[in-house]
Amino acid sequence: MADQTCLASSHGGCFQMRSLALILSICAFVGFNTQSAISQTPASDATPTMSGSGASPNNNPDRLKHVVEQLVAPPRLPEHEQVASGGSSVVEVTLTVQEKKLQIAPDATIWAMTYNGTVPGPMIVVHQDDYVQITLVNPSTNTLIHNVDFHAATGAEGGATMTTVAPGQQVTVRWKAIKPGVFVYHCAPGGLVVPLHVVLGMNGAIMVLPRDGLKDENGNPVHYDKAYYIAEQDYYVSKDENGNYKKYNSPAEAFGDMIQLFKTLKPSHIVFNGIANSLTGDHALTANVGDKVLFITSQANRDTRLHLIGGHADLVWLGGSFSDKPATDYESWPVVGGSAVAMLYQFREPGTYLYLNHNLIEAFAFDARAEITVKGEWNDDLMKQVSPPRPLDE
Ligand SMILES: [Cu+2]
Repeated sequence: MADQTCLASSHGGCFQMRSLALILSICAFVGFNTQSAISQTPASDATPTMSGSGASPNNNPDRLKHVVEQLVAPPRLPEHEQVASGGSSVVEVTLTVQEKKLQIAPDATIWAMTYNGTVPGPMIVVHQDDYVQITLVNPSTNTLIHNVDFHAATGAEGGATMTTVAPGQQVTVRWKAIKPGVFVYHCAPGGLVVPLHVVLGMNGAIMVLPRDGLKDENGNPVHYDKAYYIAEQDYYVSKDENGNYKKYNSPAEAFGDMIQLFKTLKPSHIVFNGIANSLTGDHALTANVGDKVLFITSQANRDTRLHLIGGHADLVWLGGSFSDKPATDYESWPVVGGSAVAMLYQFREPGTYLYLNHNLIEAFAFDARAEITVKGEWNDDLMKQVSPPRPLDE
């Protein structure tokens, strides 16, 4: 591994030396056993719970109570309080790296790099001034080094070097969530290996709620009835001479082709939650008329823009910051590459809504879209077909 001093100057002159060192270190791990799970089964998909124990709260994280947050597969969020009922705590989470085969479209399979087996990784939820105690597990069945850079954390590299683990290792790091908002986390081993891991799926998000909960544009409390985590993922899968997507025997085997392709900045696939059409049809999200739904959307690598066809962003926390007042009634809203954004909408009419990237080519020629099936009573006052299709008036 490159030394920490060098890694800390991530935009400085150490770049080439660091990249070389990292690539060499990664090559050293290639050849370890590989695994080939083909389903997107999360490592932890039990009923979400948070259990607490320990001493009374104070400002010393070594004496705060610890709670274990059971992470769940997106688009679900772990069970959490919208308004914190107690003082700061140490929230323990475990992310287990799984290098796994993942069929991202009917004709394309990649060696995905995942936290807990899903693309994106699980949403973590804490409150401002909680401590996140992350244990990163890199099973010996993996082939590469991995780590986590938390955009929500404060400190060098978001903890990337501190959390770096080789196959067969685990590490525990604690950081304080001082900024409220929604934030991306992603693997960042250094140099070109950073985008390699990120565009193979190794990213997720964390929500740091204000302790007294979300507020609307006037400072009044906002409660959501349900919340969904949707991440857009760009993939770069090369084709062979016959026009078929290539298959590889290990993650590292694809790296040369991927680097060539992603330098074109033209993704082969753009999908929501890791797999084409994973949030449409039978997998559509659900809501009832009257529900206030919080949508958290991240893009770890590339700019996008979201839109809810048939609705609006009642509230949107642009840039993901809960320190700012939310904007109101946007028709579409940006998600800058390397960020997450939270949007709240109260469904007022039943039907099937599309939640999509409003570059409509990326939504429909690619697969950057989700569906929400909303049940309830239709309100004619909001929309009514005054006269059905009929012959032209003469
Ligand atoms: Cu990684």
